[in-house]
Amino acid sequence: MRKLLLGFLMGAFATNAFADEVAIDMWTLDPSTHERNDFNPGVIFINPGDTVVWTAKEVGHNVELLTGAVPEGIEKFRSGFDKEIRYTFQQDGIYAYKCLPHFGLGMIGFIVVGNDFSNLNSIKAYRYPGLAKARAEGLLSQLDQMRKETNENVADVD
Ligand SMILES: [Cu+2]
Repeated sequence: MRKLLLGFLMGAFATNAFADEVAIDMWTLDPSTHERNDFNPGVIFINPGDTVVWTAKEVGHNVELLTGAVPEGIEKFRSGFDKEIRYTFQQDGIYAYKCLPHFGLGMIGFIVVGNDFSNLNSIKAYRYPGLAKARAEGLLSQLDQMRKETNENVADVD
């Protein structure tokens, strides 16, 4: 019996078996959400093997995986600034990442790979600084909601 994911969550959940590219924009002032220092979308669900492509819509932003808030064994990753950033996610789990200069201003995001929530407790226990605390709480409640919708949309097929 195979499990087939029928959910299509906010355009962000990859439903096919092939490696995909998923886009995230980096903004100083996001015109769609009116958030400052924003990754958009802030939460995505992807499959192992998918590549996330972050595009700097405005200058001064980068991507760095958050040590202590990624699956065990993941090596440090810190990108340069103001360019297209690419990272391929191979290992299942939840990854938190930040923009280095704007972390305390709330510039964080979360990526769930392979629908694996096994490190959710360490993600929730992380001490997010400054404005990142409230931003993280908002994004993690989005993540919980998407998780529920995903589980509701899992159906058995032959
Ligand atoms: Cu930034």
